[in-house]
Amino acid sequence: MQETFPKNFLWGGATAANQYEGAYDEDGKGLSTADVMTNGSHTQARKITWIKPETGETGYVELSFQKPMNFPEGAVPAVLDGCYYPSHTGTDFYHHYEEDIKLMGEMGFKVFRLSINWSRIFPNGDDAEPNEKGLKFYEKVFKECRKYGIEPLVTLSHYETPLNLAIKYNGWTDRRVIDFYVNYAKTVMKRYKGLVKYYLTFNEINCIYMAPFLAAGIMTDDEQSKAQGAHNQFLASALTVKAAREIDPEIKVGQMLAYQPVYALTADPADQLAALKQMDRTLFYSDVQTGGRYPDWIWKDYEAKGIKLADQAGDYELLAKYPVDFLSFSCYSSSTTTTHNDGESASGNLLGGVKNPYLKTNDWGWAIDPDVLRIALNQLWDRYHKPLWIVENGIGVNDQIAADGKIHDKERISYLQQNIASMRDAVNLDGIDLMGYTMWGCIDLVSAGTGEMRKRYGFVYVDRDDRGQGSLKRLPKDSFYWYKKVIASDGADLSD
Ligand code: BGP
Repeated sequence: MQETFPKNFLWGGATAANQYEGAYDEDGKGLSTADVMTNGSHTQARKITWIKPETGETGYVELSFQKPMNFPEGAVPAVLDGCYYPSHTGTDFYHHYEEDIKLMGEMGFKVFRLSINWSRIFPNGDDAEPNEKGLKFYEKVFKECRKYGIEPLVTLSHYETPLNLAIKYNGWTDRRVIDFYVNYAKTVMKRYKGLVKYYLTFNEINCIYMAPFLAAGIMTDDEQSKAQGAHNQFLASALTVKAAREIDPEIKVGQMLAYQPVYALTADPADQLAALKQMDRTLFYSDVQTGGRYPDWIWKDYEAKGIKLADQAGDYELLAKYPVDFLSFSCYSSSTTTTHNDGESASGNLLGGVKNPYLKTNDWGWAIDPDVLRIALNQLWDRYHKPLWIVENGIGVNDQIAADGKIHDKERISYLQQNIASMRDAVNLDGIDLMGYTMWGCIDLVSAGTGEMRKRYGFVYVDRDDRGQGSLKRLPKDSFYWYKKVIASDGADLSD
């Protein structure tokens, strides 16, 4: 058996505008929800700053994936003097895109995942006309990709909603936001016809449940708002699939799910059930967006919580008629759960859980699981039988420049060796239809969870620190040359 990947396998890297692009107020861009988030650290939460326009009082709420985040009465998220907001500069892709895409070309990328910043195209989200300068920027980027034979994979909404939509409409809780989004999606798909073939509608759509402001510009963190916000995003996704078919049948639209397989800590059936129910909570979002229907358990859950969806005639038919073409997901790690009180708690991407005694962690507490991709791919394939795409995987490391002026990122290479071998087995031994792999943060960028620069993922180092200092100069790490070899051998050669 040939142990490599199919010839058309899409190798590449992934980024997001709010973490990478910078130029937050250039060329007509409006503010997004990401632009009012300060930096934090592994132990200190990021802050979303606000002002009360009536009194001038200022303050903040802490970004949290575990506890509800609510803004005080009359508070409006805002940029405040004296605060540092990492999205404002990111790692300045806006002014380095030619250099960065050239580096991607050198590594042999077949695909580059990036997001379009909605507020660069529609600065307030509800504008009548798009911002031409914003449209032009991405056109230049996509043409640059094509120069190197790189296929763009575009996320339409990656953790940034135009701030005006959050303030005026309470984000995705309002059905009118569906029309604004679909208008934005149509504008983009028409403009980039022939340049962009792959779109993702919402980054990590299930994150709306853990962090509704981050994922959906929702300022009221309660069960009703989150359920309604998700329903509206599902409808927007279905309408985007419908529009894509009309605009260009070549376009493929995918879902993007944050996926972390959940393991039970013990063989106690109660632990097994807890793991199953936790997975159901995540898979609810793909049951609807990929599978086309609400699962039965969610109606019981909504009833028990007193949630009433403001649904309309035809909603469920639309969801059934226009599911996505493929299911993409992020997967960094697994998590572990137990009903017993003796598990040591763990930190992680979105789900905390307890520490898995079999696995080591990185400096931010994320478990390093050599089998996670094969397990995730099998679970998702068995449930949906739709093409899959790993659009985020990687490891955050505080890389240092060595005495020889280079970056010897052994830890990253070793993590990727295990993970790529694991997905290779899923393709070769389990027969899973996997479209591609885009390593997260291929050029160093700001961390979404902590807002730090020191939590680096890239094959290319960017000179910038947590206080916003640095030349922004690019420097390929050892993993840059390693990944180039992996791509050239179609995943057959993973050696150092
Ligand atoms: C995912 C997000 C990304 C990215 C990644 C790594 O949840 O889609 O935007 O940042 O996680 O997380 P972090 O940056 O917190 O290390």
